[in-house]
Amino acid sequence: QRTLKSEPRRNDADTLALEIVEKLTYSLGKTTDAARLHDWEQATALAVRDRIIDQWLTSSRKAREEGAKRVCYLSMEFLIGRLLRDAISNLGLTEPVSEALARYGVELDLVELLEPDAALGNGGLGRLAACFMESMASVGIPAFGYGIRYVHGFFRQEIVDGAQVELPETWLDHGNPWEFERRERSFEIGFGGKVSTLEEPGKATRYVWRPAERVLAVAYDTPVIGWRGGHANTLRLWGAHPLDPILLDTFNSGDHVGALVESNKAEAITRILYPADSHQAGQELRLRQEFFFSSASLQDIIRRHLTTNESLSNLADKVSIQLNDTHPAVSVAELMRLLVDVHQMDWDEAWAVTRATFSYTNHTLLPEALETWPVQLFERLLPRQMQIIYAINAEVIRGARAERDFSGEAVSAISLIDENNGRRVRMGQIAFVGSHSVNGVSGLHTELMKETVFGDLHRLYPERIQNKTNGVTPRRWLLQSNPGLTGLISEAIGDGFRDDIEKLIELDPLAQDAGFRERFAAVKRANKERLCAQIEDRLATSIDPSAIFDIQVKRIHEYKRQFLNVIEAVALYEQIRAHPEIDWTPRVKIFAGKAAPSYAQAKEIIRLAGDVSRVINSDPAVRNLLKVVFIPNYNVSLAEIIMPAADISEQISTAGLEASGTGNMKFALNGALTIGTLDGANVEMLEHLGEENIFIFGLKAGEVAELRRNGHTGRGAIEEQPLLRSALDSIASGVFCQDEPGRYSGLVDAIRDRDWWMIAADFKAYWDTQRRLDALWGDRAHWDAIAVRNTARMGWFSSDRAIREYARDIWHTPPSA
Ligand code: 26Q
Repeated sequence: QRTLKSEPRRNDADTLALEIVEKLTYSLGKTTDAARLHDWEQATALAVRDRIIDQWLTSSRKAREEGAKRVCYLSMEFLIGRLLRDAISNLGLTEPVSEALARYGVELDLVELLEPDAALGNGGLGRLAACFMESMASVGIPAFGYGIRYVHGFFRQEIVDGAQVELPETWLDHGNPWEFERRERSFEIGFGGKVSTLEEPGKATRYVWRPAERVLAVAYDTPVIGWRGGHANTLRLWGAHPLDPILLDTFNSGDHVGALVESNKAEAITRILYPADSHQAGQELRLRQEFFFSSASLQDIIRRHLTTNESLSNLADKVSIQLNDTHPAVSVAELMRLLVDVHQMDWDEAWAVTRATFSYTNHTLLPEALETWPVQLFERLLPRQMQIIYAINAEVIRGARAERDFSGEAVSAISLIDENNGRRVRMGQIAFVGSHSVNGVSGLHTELMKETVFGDLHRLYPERIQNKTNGVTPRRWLLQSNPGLTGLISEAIGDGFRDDIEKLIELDPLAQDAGFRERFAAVKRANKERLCAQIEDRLATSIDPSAIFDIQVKRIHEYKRQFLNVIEAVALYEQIRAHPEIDWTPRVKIFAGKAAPSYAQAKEIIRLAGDVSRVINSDPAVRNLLKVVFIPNYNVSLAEIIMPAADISEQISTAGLEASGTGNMKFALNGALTIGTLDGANVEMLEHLGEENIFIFGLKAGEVAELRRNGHTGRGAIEEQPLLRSALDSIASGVFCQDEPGRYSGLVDAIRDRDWWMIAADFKAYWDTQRRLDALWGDRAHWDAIAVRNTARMGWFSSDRAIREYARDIWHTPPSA
């Protein structure tokens, strides 16, 4: 097999200019004179794409020929964002492409902005999957990402009269140059129907599932190119299509609309991403989505395996399937069905193969986010898989009783069926027992998994849980999003860090070099000015780039405590007004993030941030010493502008509740100082940065649990702290919402009467730490030295390191690049 271009392509500006114009002419039918910026964007993407394809075909052929073990990363979400800049940068084409376009008066930066932001995910979990895909390609691990090709990704957020409004997102409207539809790569997916048995003398009973409905899963492939173009993998997303586009009999009988009903129902499966990241949707369509992409991916994996292997007995030697949370956990039952019912493997062998193949990553311990499904619904939609789950359960429970003396409560704790809440299937338990490895995403989170949600399963299988602390790709989150800092680092320590990000440590001594610190600060200043321009553009608010930029961007959730941050803003506002004689440090508090559409409290917090911002920003008594802004529609592209522009990164979740966090890593890598709790990966950031270089405050996870057990409320703390009391009184009495004074009384009552998220309990420590940061800002040499050390010491938090650990400890695949 040969690719068309057997000679390496030339990567100079002349060649690229020629190729881009060729695409403009022959793929888009435009002359250079008539081309709009959009046409240049398409043409550039197509020209760059050809180079990716060269490497993609080579990588795929190599993996096939070598029979290499492959990683299959199953995830409901891939929050990939824009791909053009990533591709150009990883191929080393930034210079020549810019120059090629400049010859036609076109700016690459503007071209890049036209690409839609692919938001096929909610937040951290989906972005982690995207960083992992990029790292697997960069480290040279043959891998497939498997997921869903949502027609509508995560909603677009607008703020109308202060409130979040959700608008449909339409990333595919103008086509997608990165994807290849593979009509020939399609599989039938069944739902509902009946299971019948076939008895043959002398043989085990065979089970045959006859689904009542069938839809077609069609593959759409996107190449993922690694650093320096050394290796490319495939992101394979499934789209749902009807088996029969129209029901001809129905159509011919005159029911033209009825003829399309089936087809619409099929396509509905991959139409929309569920926009909730912290509680269960509980809807049938969601379960259909989960099974649809799980079954399609497994059928594809089995098909590929059987093209080069005689049986499925050695499946686990050739593939590792990583379950990104429980969303694909039904795969455990579906693989058993495919092995036993379809490929006639005996049950015990199938179970051994299944466990050896799967591994599972947990991303949350929040009880309301643990996935369970009513047995009735499961049985109706997936009758054979339900039987298999019962059979697995019986075996697990038998083993627990026999080998570990489990009884009574311990047995119901590990059961795959929750009998206490109207019989529900527990997806976490299924993923756990069906895997040889179960991992948490930070050291603290992994320990809490062992103690809480998976305590009993951990006693039963004490070797199974391990930690894999998250990471972020330094290509997107430093090299591409912060070219100013990247250039400065190159001047200082050379280019080695581009290939091995842990070389950033060579910057560490430069924290003591005044000249370097000043240049570092100048880069930060320029990045802040770029963000100012965005804010001016989007919000018509002007902010001062010499103030501290104190930023909290992430999904809006009570446990992430944006409310605590807003209360601190209000308290600071009141202090500035009360004490005009004090030399306050100018600060801009920046928020962005989306609330799940059905999450009322989260939406109230957005509203409050907006109300507070309006009052503070227009109060002349504040003299611009404090500004509050909420930037709408936070997404990956906005994050790429925000991360490099922060002075302070807010990572203030109630301890024990944020599994890891990854925004914390992006900020610190770009030289922001973290104010945070001992939660998730903040704990390990403290270890790597040293305690002088991170600003930790507040209760620890154990203390939170203890206070909760003892029926803590916020009353005591509020009484003791006049600043907090006054801020809460103002918020509750309508100072920020005079049109509807009672708007926030519920939010404030919840702190007084319960304080479940420890906002009152942590307020004083938070306030004091913020004032320490204010004081430090006055000592710029010291501040900048800490900022430099943050960049220097964050290399470990690369997703390359994380992926190498997964490869070594879970997948047993050697990196090849
Ligand atoms: C489940 C059932 C039904 C509908 C939706 C869901 C659902 C969807 C998305 C549940 C959870 C999510 C997303 C969770 C998530 O993003 N968790 C974050 O994962 C990051 C990567 O490990 C961590 O850094 C964050 O701490 C964690 O909150």
